[in-house]
Amino acid sequence: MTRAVCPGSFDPVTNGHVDIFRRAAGLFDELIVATGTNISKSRLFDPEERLEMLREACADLPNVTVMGFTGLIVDFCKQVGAHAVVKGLRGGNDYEYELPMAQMNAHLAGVETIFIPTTASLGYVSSSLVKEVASLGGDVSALVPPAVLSRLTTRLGERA
Ligand code: COD
Repeated sequence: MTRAVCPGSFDPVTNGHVDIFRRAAGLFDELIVATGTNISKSRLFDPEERLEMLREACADLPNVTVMGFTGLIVDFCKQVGAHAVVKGLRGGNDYEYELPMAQMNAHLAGVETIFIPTTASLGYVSSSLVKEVASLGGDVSALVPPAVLSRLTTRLGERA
């Protein structure tokens, strides 16, 4: 049984993330999508809301489980019996950001990181840009799962 963890803030999950989940799910017997907190980012949705959106977005992926985690990702991997972490790469900036984390996770616990290159048509999509565009009235319906679009509209309306 091969089991991997795909971690992220997913605030909110985008079609770019879901594309990575779908492709990673084809490489492992089981994929755990794990939402954690990036302490350097401010958040729009709380952990429970992010879990709900992820569960709806992954509903058609039978070997994908969605969980929350706190603390180190390597400790979570140990807890769930996963030996690999999967990350999506959009370009050089992602690589510069992800490489030291991959090396740290290998150093801390021997957890390997598998990088999956973004699908070209989704390479510009990020949670931050989606939030910015939506907050200024732009159409992000092609960039996020339906479960996210409705919550995004509601949340931004509450904050307006
Ligand atoms: N196409 C492909 N991949 C994408 C796209 C896209 N359009 N958009 C985003 N991605 C990838 C990102 O490159 C990233 O790999 C992943 O999706 C998640 O992205 P985000 O932005 O939701 O998540 P991050 O980067 O904020 O999440 C960071 C973590 C929470 C995973 C990280 O901070 C972490 O592991 N924290 C736990 C504490 C820990 O262990 N720290 C030490 C790490 S060495």
